[in-house]
Amino acid sequence: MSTPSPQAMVIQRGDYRAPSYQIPEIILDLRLDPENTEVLAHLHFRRVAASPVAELPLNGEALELLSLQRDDQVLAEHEYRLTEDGLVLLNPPETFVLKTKVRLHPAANTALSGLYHAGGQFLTQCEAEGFRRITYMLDRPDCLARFTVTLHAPQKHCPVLLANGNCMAMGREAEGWHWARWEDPFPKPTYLFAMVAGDLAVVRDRYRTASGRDVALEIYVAERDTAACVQAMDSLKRAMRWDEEVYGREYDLDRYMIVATDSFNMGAMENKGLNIFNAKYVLASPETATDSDYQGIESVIAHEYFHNWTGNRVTLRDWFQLSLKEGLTVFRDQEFSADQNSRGVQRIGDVRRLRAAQFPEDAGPLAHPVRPEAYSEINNFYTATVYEKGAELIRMIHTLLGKTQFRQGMDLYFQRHDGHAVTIEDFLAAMEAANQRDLSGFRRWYSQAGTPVLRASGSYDPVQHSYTLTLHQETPATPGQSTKEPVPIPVRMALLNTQGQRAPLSGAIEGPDGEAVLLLEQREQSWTFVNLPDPVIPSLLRGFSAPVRLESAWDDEACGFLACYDDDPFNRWESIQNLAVKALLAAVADSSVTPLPAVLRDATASILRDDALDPAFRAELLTLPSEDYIGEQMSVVAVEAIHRARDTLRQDIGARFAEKWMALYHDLAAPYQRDGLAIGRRRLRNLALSHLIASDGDSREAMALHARQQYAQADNMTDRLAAFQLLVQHPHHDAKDILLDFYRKWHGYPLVIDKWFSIQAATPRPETLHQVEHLLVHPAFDWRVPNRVRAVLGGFAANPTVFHAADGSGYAFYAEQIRRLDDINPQTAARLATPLSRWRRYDAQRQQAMRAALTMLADKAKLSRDLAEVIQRSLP
Ligand code: 0A1
Ligand code: ZN
Repeated sequence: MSTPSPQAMVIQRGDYRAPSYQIPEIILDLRLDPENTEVLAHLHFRRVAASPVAELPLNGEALELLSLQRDDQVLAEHEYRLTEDGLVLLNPPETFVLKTKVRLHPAANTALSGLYHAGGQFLTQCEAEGFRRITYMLDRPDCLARFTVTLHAPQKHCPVLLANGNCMAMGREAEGWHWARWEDPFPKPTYLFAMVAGDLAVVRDRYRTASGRDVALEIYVAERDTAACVQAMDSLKRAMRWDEEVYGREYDLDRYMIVATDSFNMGAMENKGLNIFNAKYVLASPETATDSDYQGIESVIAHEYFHNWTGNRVTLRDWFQLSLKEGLTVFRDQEFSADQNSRGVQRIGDVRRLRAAQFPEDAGPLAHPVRPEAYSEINNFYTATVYEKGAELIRMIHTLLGKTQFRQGMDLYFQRHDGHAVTIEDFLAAMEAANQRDLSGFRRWYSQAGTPVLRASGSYDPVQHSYTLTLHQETPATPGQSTKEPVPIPVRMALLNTQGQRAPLSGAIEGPDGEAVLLLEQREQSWTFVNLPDPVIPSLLRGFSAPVRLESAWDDEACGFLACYDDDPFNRWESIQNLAVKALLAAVADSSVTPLPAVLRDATASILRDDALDPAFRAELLTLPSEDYIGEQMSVVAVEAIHRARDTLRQDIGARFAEKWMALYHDLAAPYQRDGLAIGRRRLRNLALSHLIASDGDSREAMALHARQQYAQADNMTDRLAAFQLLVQHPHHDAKDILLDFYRKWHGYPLVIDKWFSIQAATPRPETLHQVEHLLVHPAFDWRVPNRVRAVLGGFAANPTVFHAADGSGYAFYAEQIRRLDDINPQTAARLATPLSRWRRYDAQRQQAMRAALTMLADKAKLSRDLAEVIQRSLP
């Protein structure tokens, strides 16, 4: 059978129709066997459409139908039809119970969607449309059912049997099997269903809610990982408290379960009361996890927990509303992390991620609005735009309304919609109604793709003692949207005088504590500030108050000034980044130009001198922009020149400030601790090491020795891995022994071995391609484990000079691997294919090679819908 063309199956937002039936109750019974699992389902149907329907289609995929009854009658042939994507009931009565029995093959389910068997465990993943791979059902988020689930499995292999809600009964049965029955009192859509069965150990804790209810907290992991759940459990309790304090939201079940697995396509999943997590976001010990792994756990644990209200209690009407839960929940987890750590550093990290993933997406062929208009495979829309840009839209609403008013809007949203499946429109309407505000212009942010460019210019009038600021906006065209309307852009700003102090804001707008929010609603607007005896420099878009590209007319001197004096941490970071980008672009254009001009050198010197600065923030300020980010600022990405210029700048900064880096390296050494200060110190110290080792001078060999020592003696993975990476990726260092040593030490720890794979794949050397070919046949490589595949292929695609090798070898190799992966795990294949979509950003030769790679994939036999859609949108 040939694959249907993806255009044939495009789903349009405007085509939404409410379901004609609801299924308020579903009773499932699963007999779990890796090869042949049987699922019995009783679905209680109730018609909600006013008049009878001739056809009632149920979703079903890869199911083997064993029996089919309505109430107690076997269905006759004229009463149903089996189709490619399910089962159609013909002329169904107003109410009935459908009883189905199907067979599945969990061990063969390498797509990891639906019910699968991996690593000796049975697991489910039902978002977005995995439930239809478990049984026939109305698999759509606006059908909420009460679930009762009975699991049967051999006690020996699966002593633990879990599903959503409360465990009501358990028992033994013949031949060493046992069973457990679970009931979830909260009606939920199918995508939030989950079950787990396996041989798992449990780490338990308790949490008392603000109203005094006790909740059992349980984290299920392999026996040998029980000691590695401290950060996950602690983050969970802090997240629960935070949601009570900041949003007044309590947990609602008696039990909150988390299960960790190595076999998972994404980060984690918020199934009601039974989250399933990629082990990467649960397990951590100082010896195996880096500081950034710890932070990842904190934010993903919080993210999934916050979904209990934003996603589960109030859920989605249809998948076009995905950002309703994801944008809002990312905003909530970002704010949680900001409250737990340094707000400024958190914001810099958030924006860095937005720019690394979402800005390029928004500027390429896969651009789509935060609320998309059409999709062929919804799994392709779990994107940086829906998540991260979606979060920025919520943040702008928060900025525009203010904290208290935003909370009032949230309260009203929960009050109106608890227990319902709703839309982004419902959310905005609640925000408006609670605050008597009109957000009609703001809606364009949800429907218009593309990153607006914000241009700022200003002038000081020494006669009038006034400053006039002009802002202009323009959004570039995106696929299917050639003309763009202006969007309301909140611009948080302050004025700084030449001594670096805040100047008062008076005139067009006044703000408390010398800060204001300008709202740019037109294409162009001006504001005049008065009573300014001296010239001022504006600090604009403080805290990155809108997801735009700011192009300001300030000269290097003004940027250098802001890099030293701006009291907004984000803007201070932004100013020095801008200086670095500008210097690098000049060096890219002309290799005889130094990438370390005086203004950047002086700003760097002043930060290096400032020992009073928070070390984490200081490390951010001193971290160079990535090669990808520099490439983003060019019309044609100059792959090699960017790499060279950045390396040279790193060397120059290393050499020029060698003494200071050395002092930092020695002074910041300390026994391992896990508080924010210690984390910042480690980061700064490892940055020092990277600059010293990069510098071409005599110290390089000595520093390689230091790095070897650090690798061997580190009491934590952050330091060990930093040294490991520097040594492995160093152009003049033979690190074979270290690679071997690392593997030997950590081969029993999959998450650590993922790092071993990805650092090798990301090494910027010509022989890396060959090396990666070897990695793919390494005994520890496994095509069925997404973390492992992402470590190698994701690491490779993030390696600019190798992936984008001018002869096209990187693309051809990469596409070949995607082709292979598509037969195993389409969702991960499609996601990994997206870097190839950016072909327009490269020179003619590379364009041709990237297109050839995409065309090769397009011609693949049995191309998945996931990958087909990505290719088709990439290759018009
Ligand atoms: N809702 C989850 C992410 C997720 C999405 C899709 C998945 O499978 C296709 C799995 C997880 C979250 O936002 O955390
Ligand atoms: Zn989410």
